[in-house]
Amino acid sequence: MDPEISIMLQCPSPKGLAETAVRAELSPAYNRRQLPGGQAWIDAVWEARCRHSPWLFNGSKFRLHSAQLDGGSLTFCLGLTCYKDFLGTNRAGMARHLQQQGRQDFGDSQAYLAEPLGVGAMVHTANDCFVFLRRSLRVGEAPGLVDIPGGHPEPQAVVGDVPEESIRLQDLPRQMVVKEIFTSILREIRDEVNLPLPTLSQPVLLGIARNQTSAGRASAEFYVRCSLTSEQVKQRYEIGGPEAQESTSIIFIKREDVLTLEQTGEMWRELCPSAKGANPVVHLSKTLSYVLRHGAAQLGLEM
Ligand code: UPG
Repeated sequence: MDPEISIMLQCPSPKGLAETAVRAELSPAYNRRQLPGGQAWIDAVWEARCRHSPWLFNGSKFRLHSAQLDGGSLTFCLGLTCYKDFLGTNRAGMARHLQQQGRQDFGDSQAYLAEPLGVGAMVHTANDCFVFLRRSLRVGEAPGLVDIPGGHPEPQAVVGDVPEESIRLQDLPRQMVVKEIFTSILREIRDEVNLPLPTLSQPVLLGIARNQTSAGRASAEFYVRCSLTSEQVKQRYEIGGPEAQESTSIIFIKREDVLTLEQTGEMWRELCPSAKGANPVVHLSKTLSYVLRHGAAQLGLEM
C-alpha cells in the first residue's frame, strides 16, 4: 500500500454506513494530552504560520481518538481540538518526536497530537465520472495537489452562536454531532464545487483513512452520488461557490479509470493522501469498489 496513507477502519460491505448506523461518544478523556511547555511551542508555530499566511483562522474541530465497529454500527470517540493545535502538532516538524513521546508515556503515538477529524467524498456524477479538485497553494495541507472535495466537521455548526473558545463537549448533543459529520461533507461539496444540495445523495460512509504525511491525522471518507453530469458540474464549478478559492481547477475521471489510477502512475503521484485514502484500490472499500465495477443502481443510489 502507498506509505502516505493507512486504513484505520473499513465500513461493512457492500453498503457502507448511513447516518442512522453511526454514533458519537464525546469525552474530555478523548482530548489531546498536554506536554509541559507544549503550548508555548504551539503558540510560536501558529504565530509564524499566520505571519506567512494571514488568512488562517483558528476554528475548533472534533478530535478523533478512536472509532469502533460493532456489528452494523460505528461509534466515533471524539474530543475537541482546534486548527492551531493541528498546525502545531500533526503538521509541525516535531510531530515524530511527539509520537515517540506519546508511545512512551501512554502507549499511544497520537496522544500528544491534535488529530482533527477530516471528511472527504468520492463524488459520482450522472455520466459515471468522479470529481477531483486541484488544491490551491494557499491551503494548509497538501497545497497544489489533486484532492477530492472535503474539509472538516465543525463543532461551531452544532452549537450555533457560541464563540469558538467557549465551546464545551457537554454542550454538544451526540446525535447532532453525527449529523454534523454527515452534513459537513455535503456542505464542503456545495461550497467547493458549487453544487446545489438537492443534486447530492445522502453520504455513505466508506471508512476512515489516516494521512501519514500529517502524522496520521484521520479523515472519514464518503461516497456521494450527484444527479448532474460532469459537464453540468463543470459549469457550476466555473461560476464558483463560497470556497472556490480553495481549488484552482476541476478534474473528472471516468469510473473505469479510477480503478486503475494507482497502476497508471502519473495522476496518482499528484493525488494528496486523503484522495488516495478514499480510492478503492488502496482503501479496499468494497462499497466503492462495487460501485466502480457495477454502477450505483444496485446500491439504490441512482438519482
Ligand atoms: N482553515 C483555517 N482554519 C480552520 C480551517 C481551515 O485557517 O479552522 C484554512 C486552511 O488554510 C485550510 C483551508 O482553510 O487548508 C481549507 O480548510 P478545510 O476545507 O476545512 O479543510 P482542508 O484543508 O481542505 O482539509 C481537507 C480535509 C482533510 C484532507 C485535506 C487534504 O479536512 O481530510 O486531508 O483536505 O485533502
